[in-house]
Amino acid sequence: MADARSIILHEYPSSPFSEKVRLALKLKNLAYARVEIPVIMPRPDLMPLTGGYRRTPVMQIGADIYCDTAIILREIEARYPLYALKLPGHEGLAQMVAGWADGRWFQSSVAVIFGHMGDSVPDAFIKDREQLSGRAFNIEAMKAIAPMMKDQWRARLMLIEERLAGGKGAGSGNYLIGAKAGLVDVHAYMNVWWMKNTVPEFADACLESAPLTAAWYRRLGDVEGQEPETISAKDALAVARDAAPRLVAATTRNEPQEFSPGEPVAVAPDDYGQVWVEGELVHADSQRIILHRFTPEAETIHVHFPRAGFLVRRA
Ligand SMILES: N[C@@H](CCC(=O)N[C@@H](CS)C(=O)NCC(=O)O)C(=O)O
Repeated sequence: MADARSIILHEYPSSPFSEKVRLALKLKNLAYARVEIPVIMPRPDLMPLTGGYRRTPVMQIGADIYCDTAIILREIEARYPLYALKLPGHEGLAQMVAGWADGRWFQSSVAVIFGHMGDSVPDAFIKDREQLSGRAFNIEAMKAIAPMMKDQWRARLMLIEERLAGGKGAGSGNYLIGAKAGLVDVHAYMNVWWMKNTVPEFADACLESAPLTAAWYRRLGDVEGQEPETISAKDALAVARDAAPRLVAATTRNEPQEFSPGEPVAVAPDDYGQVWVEGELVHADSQRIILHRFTPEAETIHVHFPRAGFLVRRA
């Protein structure tokens, strides 16, 4: 049974961003628990933990809540440095690659995948994603643009092929940087995994002319790791309620907006799902901000966000 030390991943199986974390946990062969959250809102037992942040996945360890894969992967690496994913050559670069994979490449996956699903996409899902993005989730437009987006998608995939074929040091070529899988691979894997699992005929047609990428994808897919234990959202909430957040130094340093510990602030993603999460600032540095929150359901918790891609304002 999961306890205050367990990694608890709030996710759903078809979520590509969750797959990044699942792959990282497998590579590290870490045990973890999972809560299967609904694909659409509401998520009543998760919101007391995140303070309203509504994107997937969310990681919980006791009363510490990690929103966004950037901070989730950073925390997993910090707590469990072996097997190392932040390998020489991956530092910094991994997040640059994430910007590429999560941005334009992800958007081309969305158009191809939902254009392919077409009329089978449920109305409730469309409504939910319209609320998430603040824009129309226009299946007809995606259907129309999907052929052109396939070109875009393949162009991006072929960059992986180019990397795998290029600049070889001793033992390299199996992974994007060198002979071991690391964070750069985890980020680059996501769109290939999503396409393979939704429009396999298109993914396979692309991979036919990308044999190194096909082998790289298989190698990562073959990593076994541990089967997670599934727990209920209520159990996860109880874990948070019964735990205390990890001790952290209440510090800020050289904050461009001159935030100080103890200030009430609000944090939101800068792209979509812009829900402002309010709390008292505990700690901030260039890559992480931690808010202290109290709710009756979860009691005292710390919510962690990355800085890049998240806006912070005084509340
Ligand atoms: N920058 C976020 C992006 C997460 C994201 O957009 N996830 C998708 C699912 S894979 C999402 O939140 N969809 C809406 C939802 O699940 O409510 C991260 O890296 O975690």
